[in-house]
Amino acid sequence: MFGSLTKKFQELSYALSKEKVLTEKNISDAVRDVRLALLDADVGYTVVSEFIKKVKAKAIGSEGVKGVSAGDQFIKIVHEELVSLMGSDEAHLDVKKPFSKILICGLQGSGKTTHAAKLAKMFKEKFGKKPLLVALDLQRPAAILQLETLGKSIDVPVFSLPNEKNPVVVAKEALKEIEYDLFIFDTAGRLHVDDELMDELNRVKKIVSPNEVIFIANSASGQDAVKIAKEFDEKIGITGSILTMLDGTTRAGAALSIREITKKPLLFEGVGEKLDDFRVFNPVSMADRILGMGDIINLVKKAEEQFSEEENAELEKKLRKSTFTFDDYLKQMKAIQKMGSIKGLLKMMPGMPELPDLDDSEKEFSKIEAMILSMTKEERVGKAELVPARRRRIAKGSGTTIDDVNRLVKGFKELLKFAKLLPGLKKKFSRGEAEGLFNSR
Ligand SMILES: Nc1nc2c(ncn2[C@@H]2O[C@H](COP(=O)(O)OP(=O)(O)OP(=O)(O)O)[C@@H](O)[C@H]2O)c(=O)[nH]1
Ligand SMILES: [Mg+2]
Repeated sequence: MFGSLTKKFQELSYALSKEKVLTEKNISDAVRDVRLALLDADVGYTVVSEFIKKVKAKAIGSEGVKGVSAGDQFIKIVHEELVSLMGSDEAHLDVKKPFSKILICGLQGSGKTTHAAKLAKMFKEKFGKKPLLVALDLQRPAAILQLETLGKSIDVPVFSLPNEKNPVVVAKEALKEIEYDLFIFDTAGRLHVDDELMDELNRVKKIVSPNEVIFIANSASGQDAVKIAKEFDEKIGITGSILTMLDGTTRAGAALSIREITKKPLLFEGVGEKLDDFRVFNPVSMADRILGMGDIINLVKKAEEQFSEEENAELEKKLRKSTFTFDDYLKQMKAIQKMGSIKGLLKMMPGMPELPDLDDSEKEFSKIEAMILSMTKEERVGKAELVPARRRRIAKGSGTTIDDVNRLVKGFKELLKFAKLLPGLKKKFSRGEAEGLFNSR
């Protein structure tokens, strides 16, 4: 369905799979590729710019996940943003009431008549509705016959007045058929949006007072479909869109931009001429298909859940083996800091004892982080001595004092000693003790 776009995302994921972490440089390369891929797939320029901005911010702010390549992590971010671009959740039609009305509109040949019938079939079979198809296309001679043939094939009656030239009159008469509970109005299309068509639709709309006005978007027409959707929305007021012709070779751009531009949900997708070639539009499943990588997304989600547990076990092992570095120290602190939010929750529970002040430990943490980040790589992994001149330099670089740096180094050495002294580290290095350790400095 989205052949070339999917292929480009796969290439991108492959290129990034060699990178361990997301960096400014690889993010900006990846983002440039995403931009080109989307523009090439005919997604509108403004939609692409907005999308790219969000992906970039999220990628830069994201933390590495163990066992997940930078590529997979990046693809997951793109996936999340695609889902949000297409509306996040499945939309629902407002047709529960006993006398519901759907007005179908769109340009010529976009699939209006076919999709009016698809909707009738779905509501009849899946929701036990009693639909009536109403033929309001009085422009094309064979239009009524086409709807009648489709209606017959699904055993849904079609209302028409063959000699009437005014669709408003036909609509009015159809609404007298009170034994039906769902009216689906198939209207005429034009090659282009023109005032006459919009006038006619507005007159019909006034009489029908529909629960839903559905724009039929031919996804094969790319950016045009988006422009037309916007015009229909501005002139008539649509409540949602159905993307048709998604089975053909399409550049998918329309699918991605229509919701963003109209702010109205994508309701269904038409994937063929047959009346069963129809399904509810699901943003997640659509994003999966566009990226062609449903498995990766699940993998990253799982890895993220396991991340802290596994990482803690790894840090423990390092501590026992004395290969624990300042980098690891920082990671451990981050894990403890994450627990801070749990502490915040606990605080709100009745009967909880007084907990140490969160703000102080957070301030302390940022200081430690700044100091460790001011060290050279060799210093961080214990390969270079922290001589007084270097300690002064680190204090300056991190906006702290030489005393702070001394305390950090001392605390770190104590931690290593502490680790060696205690064989059952897992039990002893509990949260409380770890916190005590860094509060005492
Ligand atoms: N491949 C494919 N063909 C479709 C789809 N929907 C409709 N068609 C075909 O596209 C052609 C036009 O569909 P119609 O339903 O007649 O379109 P329309 O908007 O009612 O056209 P007008 O009434 O002339 O404005 C028909 O041959 C349909 O069978 C779809 O999702 N996929
Ligand atoms: Mg038609």
